[in-house]
Amino acid sequence: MPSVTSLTIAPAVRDAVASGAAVVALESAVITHGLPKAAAMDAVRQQWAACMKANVTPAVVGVFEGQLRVGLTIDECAALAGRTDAVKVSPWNLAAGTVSPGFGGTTVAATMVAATRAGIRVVSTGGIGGVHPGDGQDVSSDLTELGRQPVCVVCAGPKSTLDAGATLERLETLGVPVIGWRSSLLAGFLATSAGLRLPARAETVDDLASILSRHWDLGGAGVVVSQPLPGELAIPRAELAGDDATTARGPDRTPAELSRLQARLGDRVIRANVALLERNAALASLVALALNTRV
Ligand code: PSU
Ligand code: MN
Repeated sequence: MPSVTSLTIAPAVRDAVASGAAVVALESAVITHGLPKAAAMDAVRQQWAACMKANVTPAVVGVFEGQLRVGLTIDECAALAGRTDAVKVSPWNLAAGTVSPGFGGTTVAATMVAATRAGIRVVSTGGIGGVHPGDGQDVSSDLTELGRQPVCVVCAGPKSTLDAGATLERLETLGVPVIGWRSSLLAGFLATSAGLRLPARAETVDDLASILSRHWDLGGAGVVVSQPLPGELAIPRAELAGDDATTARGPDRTPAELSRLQARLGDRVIRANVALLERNAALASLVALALNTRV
């Protein structure tokens, strides 16, 4: 069991992994930088409940009291949500972020790094990072880590403010399978679809688990499972396509774009975002269970 001081695994998570029980890692940048505090905590509770309902151990990853932690409690998530000094932690500042300020929300990329070290194969999130529109130079490290960590990331596609086509191209370059959950089209985060055809789809979690096992058997790394938000919960793509351009750059850009979307389209954005987080945690739980029955 990894127990290096750079990573602290909660006993419940460590025991679950050691006994071969199913565990799903949840990211926390959405708590610190993606949603307003109340909505973030609704999202945490709903994702948590979705895992528990499936008999799966949720493992929220985050930087807390100077440690990279796998398995924060709900109260610790609330403390993180309340800290205005919490940093957005990606692989480039993961080591430094634990030193100062010692509190941070981990992006999908940093969550994948921690999951791999903790022996967890499934991560759940909302929308993954990707290629921002423009000169194509601002690319989320979520994509880099998908190319490196042998972890399945269940998401609702790339965030709607991104260049979905360029993001899919990059995933192809990196050799990252993108599997549509009961859909042939890439999910569009708050919208049902990003309008792009995927190389693979799966109808059952058993199908998903067998693709994952094969991919890892062949030496592959990350896999994206793309779950579309159903029409009744989604926001039409045309509405999302409004001008959410921001002058924020670097790590501030994604949080700024999300808050502009929330400001322009109101509570519907929050509701859709929380709903897709919950649905992704539920699907991720089924994937984790299905993976475990094959080993
Ligand atoms: N999806 C959401 N809200 C978020 C994010 C994703 O619904 O806040 C976060 C994730 O943590 C993702 C990060 O990893 O945004 C991507 O940021 P960047 O583009 O700077 O890599
Ligand atoms: Mn960036």
